[in-house]
Amino acid sequence: MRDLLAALDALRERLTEIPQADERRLQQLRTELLGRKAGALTEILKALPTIDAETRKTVGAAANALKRDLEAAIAAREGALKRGAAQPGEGVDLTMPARPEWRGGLHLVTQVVDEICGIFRELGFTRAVGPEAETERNNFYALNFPKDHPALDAQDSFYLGGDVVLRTHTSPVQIRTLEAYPPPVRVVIPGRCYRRDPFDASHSPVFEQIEGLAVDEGISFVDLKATLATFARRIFSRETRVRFRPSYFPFTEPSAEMDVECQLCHGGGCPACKGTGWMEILGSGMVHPRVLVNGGVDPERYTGFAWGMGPHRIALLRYGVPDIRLFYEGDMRFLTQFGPGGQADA
Ligand code: 2NL
Repeated sequence: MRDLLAALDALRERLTEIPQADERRLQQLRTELLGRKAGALTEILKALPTIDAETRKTVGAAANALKRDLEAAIAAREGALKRGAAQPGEGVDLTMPARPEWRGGLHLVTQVVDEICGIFRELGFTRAVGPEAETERNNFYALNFPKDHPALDAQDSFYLGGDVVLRTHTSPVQIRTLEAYPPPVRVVIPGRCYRRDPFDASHSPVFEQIEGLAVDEGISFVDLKATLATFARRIFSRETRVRFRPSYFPFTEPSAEMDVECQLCHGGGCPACKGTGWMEILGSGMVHPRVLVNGGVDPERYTGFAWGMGPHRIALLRYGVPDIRLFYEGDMRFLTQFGPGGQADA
């Protein structure tokens, strides 16, 4: 009886062959396992009469259960083959190359920041950085902001407690630079800045700024215009026209805003430039003598110019990005258009 039960167990193992069988193999298995003449199960059943009545019951029940299971498995496989279901591993092309790994890439704004700093590097400017948490003195007073300027209000800036504020521009790094190095000084300062602004299509409370500063003997407004016009023609195109309009900043006098010809309509007037043919890209001016003094520089001997701009805005104008929130959302469908991504880059 033990032999018969062992034989039944061995037969039961073969159930696993059924779901993988193709049509021909399934026919073979049906004959081999359940065939009336020489099927394995039939052979076992044939031996039943030779054993005693008590064990015959046990073995018989086990044999019948196995028969049902084999029949059910064969019927199920038959159905599956009829429906054209794939076998495990079937339909998988094992020679297909693996998907490439996702490669990281630089964010569009980072690429633009690097490109801008690269242009100024060729014009003799060093890249400098400084802390994002600043004193009120470095962020405002040293830059000639009056005590009652609205930017000093907690409504407009993020205060970390006491007189420490998240810098609202990168200008404090320029103050630090003037204090640390005697002129001549030529620096570009990219970095993250913070203002209490809404988060909408054209504002973000966190943004990137690039400021620049040149201080030396004999620097004039001509140097400012030539440097910034050269920059505009490098970052946009050689033929790009620029214009300067008078403006006001507490830390420069005189001050000017620089426009470039609209990169979409090239001066004709379109919705992007509100019909003017021009787009504002930066603010600039001659460093106010009081700011030079605050930075430890003698304004009788030295003059300088400075400017500030938003790389988001430059990227937006160059690539026609409709909403700055796209720069912050990390949506791969947007980001991979400007550099390596994952499968899209394969
Ligand atoms: C803008 C205008 C500007 C500066 C930034 C500056 C810094 C020092 C002294 C003088 Cl330490 N000026 N920076 C000057 C003019 C304009 O930014 O529209 N930024 C987005």
